[in-house]
Amino acid sequence: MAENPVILILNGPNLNMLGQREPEIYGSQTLADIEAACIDQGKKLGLAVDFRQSNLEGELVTWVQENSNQVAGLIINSAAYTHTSVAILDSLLNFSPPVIEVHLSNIFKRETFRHHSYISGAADGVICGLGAKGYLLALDALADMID
Ligand code: CA2
Repeated sequence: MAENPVILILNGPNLNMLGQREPEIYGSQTLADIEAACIDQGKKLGLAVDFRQSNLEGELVTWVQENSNQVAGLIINSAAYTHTSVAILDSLLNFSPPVIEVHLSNIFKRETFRHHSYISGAADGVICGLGAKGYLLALDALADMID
């Protein structure tokens, strides 16, 4: 039997702190809770989920590079690097499978510096402001895209 397509989910700096502070902005779920929910949703959709977090820009770039020919899709919450990283943008511009950018908070309702995303220039879709549910909606969208 063929193996399930893999969706890589990348999380950027400080998202390992989820659930420990600022629940009014980011919700009360931990990153481990979100990972478990994504794996569960993936099973329902026939997708395998590879869920990772890094505080290092270069590590995120390397993971994008290494997986362009290995996975069926990418979900990325690049956190603060969203607003600064041409390096992650460049890696995504050379990434073949579909990419969905996700943010827990509505970045357009927050400080002006969060309104611009370098990542959006390489994303097929963008979801923000829906909390952890955004990751699950991104999985739904990728399941349709790769069908
Ligand atoms: O809303 C999002 O998902 C963000 O990507 C989260 C980033 C922020 O820089 C972006 O503008 C929007 C910040 C992640 C930091 O997460 C923390 C969670 C709990 C406690 C401290 C930080």
